[in-house]
Amino acid sequence: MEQQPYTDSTELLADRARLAGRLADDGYLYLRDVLPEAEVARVRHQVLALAAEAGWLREATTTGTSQPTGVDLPAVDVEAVARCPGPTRQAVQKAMWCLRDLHALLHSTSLLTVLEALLGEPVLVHPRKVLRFVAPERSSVVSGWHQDYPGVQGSPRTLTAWTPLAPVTPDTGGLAIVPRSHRDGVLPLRLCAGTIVGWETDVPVDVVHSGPMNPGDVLVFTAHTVHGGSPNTGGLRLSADCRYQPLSEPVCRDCVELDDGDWDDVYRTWPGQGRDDPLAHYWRELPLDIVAYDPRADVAREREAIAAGRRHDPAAARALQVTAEHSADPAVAAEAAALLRALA
Ligand SMILES: O=C(O)CCC(=O)C(=O)O
Repeated sequence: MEQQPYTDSTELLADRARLAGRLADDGYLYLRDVLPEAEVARVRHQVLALAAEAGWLREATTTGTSQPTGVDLPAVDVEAVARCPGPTRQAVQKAMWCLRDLHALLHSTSLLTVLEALLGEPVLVHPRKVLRFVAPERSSVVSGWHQDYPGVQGSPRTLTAWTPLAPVTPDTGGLAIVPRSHRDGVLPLRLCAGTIVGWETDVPVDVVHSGPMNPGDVLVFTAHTVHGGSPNTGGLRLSADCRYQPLSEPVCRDCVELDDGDWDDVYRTWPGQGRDDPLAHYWRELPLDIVAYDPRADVAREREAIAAGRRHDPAAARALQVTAEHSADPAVAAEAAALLRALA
């Protein structure tokens, strides 16, 4: 697999047609200095404060790592994160994700201007943003090569923006993109025990675009572009991502509603409890065509994982674990758990 640097499309920002043309050709855009650095830094400091409060960071004075760009990033206490009980870890990550400034950052005018230019019409910013606090300990489990569309559904014209909140270095790894991989629609998957979901896109990956990124830089890519998080063998990787789609096209309910609580619980953590905040429930005022999540592909994958488990295929281990934890069918979940135990 050949690693090449991202193609820098920053100079095309002034030329909407060429920018859209580059996205249509390559399936992604690497754009420098799109988000205001001070706003990115504010979110980073708030996330780090929550991490420090949870005891996840080493003393900055003794172990802080000075990044090439001059951002001082404390080192993660990998053992402390690993020792943290699951529910506490989830609560800390949820507190990070709730930060109002994180949500606001992903609505920045400078970013929305780019996305509106690319989509050529008013944009719906998906309410469900993603914050990724990736400690080096998780390097063995990566997101794996995947496309966003099967999970996001709704409009096939949806775009993802991925942005680092701290510098991405060769050690922390960033987001790797398979250029021009977006042209054949939804691609088949294969079982892969080393990825978060247990599957990855089943295509030969000969050339990958990746590289360092600075806070403020953004990668924009299509819902069909194959991409994946790179292994993190260095320090903390902090990033945020969000999906944007034409306002006039269908949006999947799961991109709007929360499955682990209620938006009011999120807003209660915002200044003034989010009352009169234009970012609270902003989509409720919009004329959205909200559609249900189509679970058929998930069900087919669960069936495949079970069949592979019955053949004692070790590649099915993670997919069986995911099926055991998340299948809507209790009998399928129980069989997946039993097959997983037999594989161990
Ligand atoms: O940041 C990562 O590790 C993966 C991100 C990703 O896959 C995405 O934004 O769709």
